[in-house]
Amino acid sequence: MIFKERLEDNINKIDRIINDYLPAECGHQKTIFEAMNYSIKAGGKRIRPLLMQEVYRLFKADSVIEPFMAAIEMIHTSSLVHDDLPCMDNDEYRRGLPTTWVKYGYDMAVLAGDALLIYAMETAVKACERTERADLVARCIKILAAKSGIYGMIGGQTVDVELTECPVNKEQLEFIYHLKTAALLEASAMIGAVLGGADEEQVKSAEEMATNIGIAFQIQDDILDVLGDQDTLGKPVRSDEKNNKTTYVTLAGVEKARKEVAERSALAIGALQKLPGDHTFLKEIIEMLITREK
Ligand code: GRG
Repeated sequence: MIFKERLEDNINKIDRIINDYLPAECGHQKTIFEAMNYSIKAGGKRIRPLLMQEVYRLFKADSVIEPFMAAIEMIHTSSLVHDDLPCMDNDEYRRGLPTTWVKYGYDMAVLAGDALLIYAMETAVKACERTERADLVARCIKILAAKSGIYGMIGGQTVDVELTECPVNKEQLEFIYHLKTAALLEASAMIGAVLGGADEEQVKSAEEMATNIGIAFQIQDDILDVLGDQDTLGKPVRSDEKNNKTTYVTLAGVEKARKEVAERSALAIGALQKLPGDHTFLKEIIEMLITREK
């Protein structure tokens, strides 16, 4: 199967897996269910569950990973819902649709972000129903929480918010990108490896691969914010400029940013090569991320 078809086939399967874990929209609190499902069903590239699934597949071919795939997309979506709020980026358009706060109100959007975050944990634990290795599930829950929390994504977003409108140097910017963006990709790759039964060196290589994918991914996001268009991206462009944010592009220019994306991607492929199994599809995914237009 050619790469594009294989990717599309995988994304469709991932969408079905995520949908299986979403709450039914009934009961007194159905507004929160609707707001959660709205933001998830709006789509997205599903890069995090894809990465998790493909690292898992290097080791195993069963479905134990599925609750974690749904969980990582819930956490990622919760961060987008909060990131779009008026108190953060104040964006009105995401994944080609009005953002959750525009559609459901500020109050419900805060709750929907909170709900997705905690429901992700409820979902991930369901992996215990599919395996006798509760020890591995527990380790993966720890990774999921740590990479999402104060030493991961929320920590990175904190520094990002605090330094908005301030001069930021390369070291600070890399800290922000590592935590705000790469941490969830690290969680995806590490959980795929741990649940697949990887040894410690292999878990480290999976993490190293994802750190580099994540930083490259964020720099490409900066490039697209300047050079992309709203229809393709499904979200407003020039958001960084509007919010007076220093990005890799404002710091180093587009050409240097492109070079850094290519270098980080090569480092990611180097780390991938330390893992067992057939790397073809994962390598193609990493290469696609460098040239993505959305
Ligand atoms: C509620 C858990 C929680 C966190 C709040 C707001 C916040 C803290 C963190 C924001 C983190 C953030 C938005 C980082 C940017 C990462 C990034 C490049 C997102 C875009 O990801 P894509 O392109 O989006 O994969 P799609 O829509 O394709 O899924």
